[in-house]
Amino acid sequence: MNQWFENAVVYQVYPRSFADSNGDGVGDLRGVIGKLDYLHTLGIDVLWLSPIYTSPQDDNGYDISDYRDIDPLFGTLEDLTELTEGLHQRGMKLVMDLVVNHTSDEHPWFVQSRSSRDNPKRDWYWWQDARPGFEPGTPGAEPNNWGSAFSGSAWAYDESSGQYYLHLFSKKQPDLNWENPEVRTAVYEMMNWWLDRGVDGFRMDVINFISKDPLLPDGVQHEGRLYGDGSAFFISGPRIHEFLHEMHTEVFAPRGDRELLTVAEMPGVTVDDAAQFTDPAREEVNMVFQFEHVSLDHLDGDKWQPTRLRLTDLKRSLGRWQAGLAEHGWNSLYWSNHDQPRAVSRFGDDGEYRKLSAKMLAGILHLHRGTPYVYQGEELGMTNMTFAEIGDYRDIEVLNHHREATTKRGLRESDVLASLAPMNRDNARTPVQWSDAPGAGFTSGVPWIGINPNHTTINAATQVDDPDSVFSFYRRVIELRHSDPVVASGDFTMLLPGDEHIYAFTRSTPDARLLVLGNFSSEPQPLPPLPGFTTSESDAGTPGVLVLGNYAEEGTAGELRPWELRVFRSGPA
Ligand code: TEU
Repeated sequence: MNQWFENAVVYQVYPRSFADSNGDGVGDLRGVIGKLDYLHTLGIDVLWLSPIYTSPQDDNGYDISDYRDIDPLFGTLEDLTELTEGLHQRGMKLVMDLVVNHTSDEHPWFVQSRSSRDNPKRDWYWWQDARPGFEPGTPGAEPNNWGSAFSGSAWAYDESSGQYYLHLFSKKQPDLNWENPEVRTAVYEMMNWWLDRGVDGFRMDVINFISKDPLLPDGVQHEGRLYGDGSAFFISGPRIHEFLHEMHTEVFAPRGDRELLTVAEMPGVTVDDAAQFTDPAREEVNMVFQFEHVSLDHLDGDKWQPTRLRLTDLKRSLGRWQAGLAEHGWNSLYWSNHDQPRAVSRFGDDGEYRKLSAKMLAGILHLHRGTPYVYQGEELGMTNMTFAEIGDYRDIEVLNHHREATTKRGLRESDVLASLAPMNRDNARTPVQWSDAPGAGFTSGVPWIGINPNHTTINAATQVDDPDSVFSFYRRVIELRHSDPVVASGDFTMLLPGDEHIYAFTRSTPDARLLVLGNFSSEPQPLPPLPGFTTSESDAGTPGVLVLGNYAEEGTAGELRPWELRVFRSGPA
């Protein structure tokens, strides 16, 4: 059975950095409304909007203090309605970010919860006594050894009640206790309220962290780390399938034929788990964001120890996910988002071959089996940013890590700064480059974070009408998914798994086949014989007609030029 999202393409807007309509330096909803025709021209089907709810902005909106209102920084509920309608009029859908593993510490639920030990909402969060034998609030007295994703312990001490609360992210993001049925009901009610207002689904933030081992045991203590790793006790925990199925029953099942989207962000999810989460028969979610391919260039799982990515590892990983979800389930496909470096800087070449490699990456990703995601600016080939000093960064993850590394760990400032550069999240959060104007067409004011100086050459204004631009290439790739059923539904077969430079695969249905070839290097690469194909055009095993490529001039048959993409098609059109 084909599901509607199989030939859809999703575009992620990180509103703070997308378009600023009122000159306060921060992007907003009216800014997004002003770009609807741009998104329509690109051809995307769904817009995923990162959080715009009321928030103290400790983690740029991933800390929500009111789930049913818009932060004045971004606009009003009326603006959101106008955005939803503008999308619907153009045949696009709106997917909201759902952040319910945690709230802000300023959410009324938490304010009540922390007010006293016997408050009815006390149990809505994870409150624990100090470790037995320790004086509450003293070093080592935390209930367990877990570290938070944003440095420091995952526990914060609340002096007035003498207990600790759990926060897997910042201190201002206390974790909700999903064991409590009242919490779950409150979340489902809120989700239903948004669906009633016309939104078309949710991207669910760290949703596989919501079921924790209620015993909260100490995690393994890896060498050289300040805190224990509790992930075994909260990643895809004991009740996660039950909770997601319950959510489906309470929120999505009653919506009948409405075409809604549920995408579950799941750090640490395994292929086998993902096949279960996304098996339509189990009624949990449509697809998951997995993290394996964006962790291969982290040494020992530490993003601050970046290491060279081997193409063979990337292919082995993505190939495993393609195979693992071939029978049951569905993949989401992404190179980048607001937490990851820019795709062309990480997987391609953001220097001499920026345009060619950005196009090649688009072709390779979008022609896998799954639903592709484009992160704002990726369609322009935007690159990582150079941040000269710590004061140029804005992300809480970077700032906390820097403080911990230079103080508690005593590392040298210059070493820490160098280690931040490749993987920091602010790389992806510099404003979208609309034009070569001083504010990059993003703002008329002072931007909340630096604008990449390369906006004078890399920007939408020069690309939208240029048939040779990265933008136009994304349009073509998106159009190919819409027009050719083999892209949405074909089987995936990886070729040349051991080749260090060439990414090669086929997609096939009973009557058509695509052959996709990409050179992941700045050198020409001879094309080894492909099983099942001959290179001579007159033979029966011919690759077929070239339907997509990133070079204007024809190349030679047995070789791929630097960062070249070639896509051949055989079978009836
Ligand atoms: O991210 C969850 C997550 O695990 C990462 O991608 C996170 O950025 C990483 O641990 C940092 O190294 C989601 C959101 O996408 C992210 O922006 C939020 O900060 C986070 O949850 C907390 O809500």
